[in-house]
Formats: sequence, structure tokens, C-alpha cells
Amino acid sequence: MLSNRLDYIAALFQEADILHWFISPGSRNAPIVAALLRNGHFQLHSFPDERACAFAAMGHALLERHPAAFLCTSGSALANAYPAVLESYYQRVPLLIVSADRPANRIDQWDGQTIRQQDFFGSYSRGSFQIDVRHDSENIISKGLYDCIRAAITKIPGPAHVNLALSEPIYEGVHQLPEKTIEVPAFMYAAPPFEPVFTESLKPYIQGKKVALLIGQHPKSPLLNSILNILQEHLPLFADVTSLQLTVGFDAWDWKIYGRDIPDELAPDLIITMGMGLISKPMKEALIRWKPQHLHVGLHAEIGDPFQTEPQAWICHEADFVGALFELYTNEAIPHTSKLYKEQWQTFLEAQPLEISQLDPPFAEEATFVRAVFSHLNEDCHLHLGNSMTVRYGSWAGKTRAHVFSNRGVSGIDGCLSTAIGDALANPTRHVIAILGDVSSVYDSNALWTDFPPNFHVFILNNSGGRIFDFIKGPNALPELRPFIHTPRYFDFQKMAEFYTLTYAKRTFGVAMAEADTLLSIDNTYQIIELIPSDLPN
Ligand SMILES: Cc1ncc(C[n+]2csc(CCOP(=O)(O)OP(=O)(O)O)c2C)c(N)n1
Repeated sequence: MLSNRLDYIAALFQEADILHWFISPGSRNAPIVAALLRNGHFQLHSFPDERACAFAAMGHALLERHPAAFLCTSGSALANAYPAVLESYYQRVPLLIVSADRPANRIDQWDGQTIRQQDFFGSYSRGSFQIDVRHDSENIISKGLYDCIRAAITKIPGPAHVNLALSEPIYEGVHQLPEKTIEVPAFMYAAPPFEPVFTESLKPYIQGKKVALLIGQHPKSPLLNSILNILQEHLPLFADVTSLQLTVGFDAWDWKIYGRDIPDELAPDLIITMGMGLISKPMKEALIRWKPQHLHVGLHAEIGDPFQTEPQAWICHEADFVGALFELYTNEAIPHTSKLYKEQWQTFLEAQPLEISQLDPPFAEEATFVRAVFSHLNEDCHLHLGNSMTVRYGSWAGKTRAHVFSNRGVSGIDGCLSTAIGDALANPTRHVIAILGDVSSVYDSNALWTDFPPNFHVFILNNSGGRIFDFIKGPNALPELRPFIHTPRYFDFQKMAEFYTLTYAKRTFGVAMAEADTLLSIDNTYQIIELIPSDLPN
């Protein structure tokens, strides 16, 4: 019976610890939902919009680095998960996509809600497995499913896709509880072993060299953080706003290099990088110009070349590497120039002549607000920054104890709100705040079409359009381009809040900062807070 097979598959998911499910509605996936409910060990969240739903699943997986599952029906429903799949691929977040499908012989026969779903995400999924639920043996199913889940977590984390083909009658046995305890094979996976880092092999790279360390977008790592904390006095350390290492390194360094030429004397001989992409454009441009020797440290050989420096991958645990660096820098017998080099950077950074408040409107107020949020929040808070200007304000804001996230894998504006809601659902005791622009908020507003978590608050920087296009100049130089690029339009977010039955407040930035204690608290009763420039009426 089909339901027995689905009970078996649910038991496999349970054994593999895939316990959180983000579900969009449909008839073909309904028997799968029924099996999850019969099993009784899963937490299910409903998001009718598949795009938002898949991003929410990714947001849930962000911190634990363990997959949450997105489940949808067949047809175009699956295609709506594509943006989240791309983001989780490039951000390296494990995400399990589970789709219901028709049997292979019903594809391309002019049936509704039917597309070619097998291996739908192609090279963007780390694993892909097709199951004929009624006919495949339990052995084939358990092996294929476990391999697919392992692919999402073991090597490079990312999306994996399980496509469940269900043949009629799909509701067969849907009301029947499993007759007996379901036995499934144990789910096992092992992280690949890594070589220790020998200080001797590192010595020639750093001896007598100006070395700088740069951490791009990175998963949370308290161990790395504690070693960086003691290493930072020995060399210049630049932590990106999405590095989850924002308590270490130069404070607000991206702001301090904003609008300035970085002198060539500050060029490193060797740049060591960890993590992935970096927000700071001036730093990227300087490194592209300087072309230092480049070591990229991490667990994976698959690395990018953002500075066109042809980096060498040093495959190891980052904390081991940083520990070895620390050993070398504290060894008196080895001559080092990096401490002096760090002081030169420090002197340069401290001489930034521009204050954030001197930026043009609306950037000055918005950036000042984000900076205030950074210094206000503590380590209990997760802060999600929308793409566009918000994440740049974050990059200028400097240190914070909060954990800062942003969808910088592909930098789309399409799932910033959904990702944050998924994070909020992962742990109801954690305060989660999203700050994003008005265009991004409207774009992803279907994220709000769910049971809104009480530990979540949204701050919308309403500047009536995509103001980033004023900031980066160029796109708005031709007035006739403006309606199509800047897309100026005033949205009344009170109406959006009412539509989704959420509590709402509007504040100018000045008032919001004066009320920061209340507005930034987990007990804030307003779920949507719209922020407008102080020279507009409140
Ligand atoms: C899915 C997607 N479509 C288009 C873009 C291009 N884009 C980048 S920023 C932006 C405007 C965002 O405006 P808003 O959210 O109001 O933020 P602001 O620019 O005012 O900071 C657009 C359309 C994108 N990043 N992602």
C-alpha cells in the first residue's frame, strides 16, 4: 500500500533527524504530509507561497547547519523553490527539497501540474534522488534517500532534492496508522578527516611578510572566534558583516575606507581568507589592484577567486590554521612585520574624515539607525539584513554582539524576509529581527502569509523605491530609466500589516532611535515597524 511506503520514508527522515518541515499546499504532496503527521515526530510549518516556504526552510537550517525540509506539490510549485536553492547553494546552507511528482509514464502527457522534475536543479543541487514510492524496494529507497541527505551535509553543505513519484491511488491508506513499529537502517555520516596544520609548513608563507586576514561570509564558529580574538593583536584582521565574527578585527573598517584611496603601502604581501564573499567593494577593488599572494583556508577545495589572485586552497580546519598562525606570531625567534603593519592600517582607518551623518539623505539616517541597532543588540539576537543598502549599512556599522545574516549567496532581494522568519521559527526563545528596504519587503511579503512567530520583528526602511540605484550612481543618470530601475512608489505598510493581520507602527528614524529600548526588545508589541525619514510627517 502506498501509505505504508510513505510511512517507511517518513521513518527514514526521522532517523536522519530531518524533523522540521516547511510545507506548501497541494493534492499530490498531501499524502506525504499525512505520513509526516502519522509519524508524529515532525514539526510542520505552513507557507502557501513556495518561494517564501523554501527560503524559510533555508533560514531554519542557517545556524544549525542541518537541513530543514521544504515540501511541495508537483509542477510549477517546485520551480518556485529555485531562488532558495540557488541561495543555499552559494551560501552553502543545507536544504532538503522534497517534491511530490507523478509517475514517470505520466510526464509530458498533457496532464496538469506536471513538469520534468527529476534532477530539476541540475548542477545546483549537491544530491538528487528519484523515488518511485510504490514500486522501488525499501533498500533502494533507504540507500538513495540517505545518500541524498548526506550530500547536503557531508562534503560542501547545500541543497539536495528528493523527488517522490506517487502513482494512483495516491490517498490509499491515508487514514491508517502504521500497523507495527517501522524498522529502518541507521543513518550515519562522518565528516572527512583533515590533516593537522604544521607551523613549520606555514612559516615560509608569513616570515618577514605583511600578512592580512580577511573573513568573508561564514557559518557561526565560537572556536574560531576565540582564537581570532587573541590573534587579532598580531596582524590586520578584517571581518565581513556576514562573517559571524563581528566581535573581532578592525571596528567599522568598511566605513573607514569608504570614499578614500587606500595607499599602496598598505597592500599586504599575503592575504589569508576564510569563508566566502565580502560586502566591501573598496576592499575588493584594492585587492584586485594589489594582487597579493592569496591563501584561502577552509574545509573545501571548491573556492572562488573574488580578487583575481588565483588563491591557493589550504584545506584544513580554520581554527587549527589560526592556532598555528598564533604560535608563529608569538614565537620570538621569528622576525615579523605584521604587528607594525597592523598599526599602519589602524592609523589609516582612524583618519577617515567623513561622518556617517554627512551622507546624503536618506542614507545618513538609515545608516545611523542600523549602526545604533548594531550597538544595541546582544548575542541573544539574530539580525537579518536585506540586500540592497541595508546590508551595506551593516557593513559600515562595525562591531556587534548580535549574529548578523544576509542572503549574500546570490544577493537576491527575493527571500530576505522568508529566511528571517524561518530562523525565528527555529528557536522561539531567540529574538530575530529583519531590517530591509521597502521594495524588498513588498517583493517577499508572502513570507508574512504564515503563523507569524512572536519572537520576530520586521523593520522596513521605507524610502519609496530602490534607493541603492541613487547610491551607486549610473543607473539613475537617465531620468527615463528611473521608473524601471529605481521603481519609485510609495507603499503604505499599514495596509500590508492589516492585510496579514499584524500589528504595526510607523516611526521616523529619530523617534525610533529614542524608543530603541522598546522597539528592539523581544517584547515589542509591533510586528511591523515602518521607518521614514525625520523630515516626513510621522
Ligand atoms: C530577485 C532580485 N531582483 C532584482 C534585484 C536587483 N535589486 C537590487 S537592490 C534592488 C532594489 C531594492 O530596493 P529596497 O528594498 O527598497 O532597498 P533600498 O535600495 O532602498 O536600500 C533591486 C531591484 C535583486 N537583487 N534580486
